[in-house]
Amino acid sequence: MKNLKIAIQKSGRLNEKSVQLLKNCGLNFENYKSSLITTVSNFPLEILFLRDDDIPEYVQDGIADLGIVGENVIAETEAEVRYLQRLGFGRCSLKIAVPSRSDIRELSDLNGKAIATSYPTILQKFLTENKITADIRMISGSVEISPALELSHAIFDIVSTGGTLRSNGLVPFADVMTSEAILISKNGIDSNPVVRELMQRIQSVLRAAE
Ligand code: PRT
Ligand code: ZN
Repeated sequence: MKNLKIAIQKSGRLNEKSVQLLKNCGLNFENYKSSLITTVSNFPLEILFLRDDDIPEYVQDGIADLGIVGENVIAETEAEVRYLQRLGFGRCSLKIAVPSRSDIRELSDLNGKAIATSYPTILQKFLTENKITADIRMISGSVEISPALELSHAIFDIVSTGGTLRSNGLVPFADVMTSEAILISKNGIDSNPVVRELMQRIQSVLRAAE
């Protein structure tokens, strides 16, 4: 039987905690150096190191059987995957924020305004639910600078401490979603005995950390 594959972030905010979680489950492997795939020496599992944006679709399409990724990325890609376990790290919220001197006071004030974001799908859903028509400007990074450059009237981005908003003269305006890292699988794999064994180990690591 072929080894199962789990996709985790190659580098970035979720890499270290994803690796730590798997190591705490007793799995023996090397963290990402240059090889995008590594074999666990004492468990029938291979680890794929990917950009987080690619993980939901890799799991949906069965290229990886399991994945660890932020809920925000799953929502943005709209991949069809199963949530196996909330992992309690990588917590953040996704908020609309406006310049502190903005005249945007209530949601309806966003009508006709430009909102910069790297999460256009999640934002569009929220605007539609609230019957708002705004101009979504897709920016892949440093979204917080866009109002100061007069590229947008508001932003929609990830907030954790709020420090980045403050240092760019922005204030939170609307909470759209909260997120944490999630263990996902493709539909129907959770009855696999290797997945069950890994799930049990993960759950006991999480319980021990409570
Ligand atoms: O290279 P790759 O594509 O894999 O990584 P990435 O650059 O897209 O993502 P990365 O590593 O920055 O974040 C991975 C995941 O961590 C995100 O998808 C979220 O699920 C989660 N996460 C948790 C965060 C934050 N906290 C966070 N603070 N992701 C990003 N941020 C950014 C935020 O956008 C802001 O610009 O950090 C900045 C600082 O936030 P404050 O509020 O603490 O100042
Ligand atoms: Zn990414």
